[in-house]
Amino acid sequence: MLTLYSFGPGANSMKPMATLYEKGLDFKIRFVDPSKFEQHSDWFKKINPRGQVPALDHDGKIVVESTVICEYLEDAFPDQNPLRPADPYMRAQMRVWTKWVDEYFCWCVSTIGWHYGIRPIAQSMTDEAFEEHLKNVPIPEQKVKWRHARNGFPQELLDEEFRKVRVSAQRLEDTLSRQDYLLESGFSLADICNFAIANGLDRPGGWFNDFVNEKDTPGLIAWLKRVKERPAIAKMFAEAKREELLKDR
Ligand SMILES: N[C@@H](CCC(=O)N[C@@H](CS)C(=O)NCC(=O)O)C(=O)O
Repeated sequence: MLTLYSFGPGANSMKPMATLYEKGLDFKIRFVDPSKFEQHSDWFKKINPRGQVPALDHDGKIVVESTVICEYLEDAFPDQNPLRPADPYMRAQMRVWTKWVDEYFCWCVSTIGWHYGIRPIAQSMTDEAFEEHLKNVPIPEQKVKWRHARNGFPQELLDEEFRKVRVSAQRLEDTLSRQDYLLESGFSLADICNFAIANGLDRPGGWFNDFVNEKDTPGLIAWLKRVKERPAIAKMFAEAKREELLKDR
């Protein structure tokens, strides 16, 4: 039995969800409601003491860390639509991409998301409620992020993070202007893990339109569309809607 604890098909939560859909595995999604800070609740911290999604429960064994979960699913179900190339050299290239997302790309996009998306939530609380809430956040760096979201991220930091997203978009474009997927061998976890973070960078009128657009990054834009149109990914977006996930609880 596989249960995925998740915020839904976005960012790190999307990586294992897309992997489960692409592999065609039978699984359940347990929606963790960020609007209620369920990721910091005692029941969820028993599953992941770091108070973050995603987390996978496989027959009572808990696996955390989005990319690790994807690799775990490959190891546990190797014959079901493999998403890692068989060739060791190609597989190493795949891991260069997934490591880069986790160490670089994910962080700069996340800061901008917190600045625009979490700020209104952090600012809507009274001082007391905010301090009370922070006591439940287990990761020290996340507490700092919450304080930044409430008080405003320093402009220098935002400028630097925008610069890094621009570098990231260009890095993706360099490869995707030449080939359909990040590895020459075809679709893999490299695409899933990068797509989870890159999806939405091209949103019209969005934060990144200055440098993610048809003129500057046509390969990246075509790849986002190509991945979204894959049957398994289209099915994920159609099924894993917040309202539906809430109904299932
Ligand atoms: N390194 C972790 C990061 C997980 C992570 O950042 N999760 C976010 C959602 S994308 C989260 O739970 N944020 C809520 C919080 O930290 O309070 C992974 O890849 O799984």
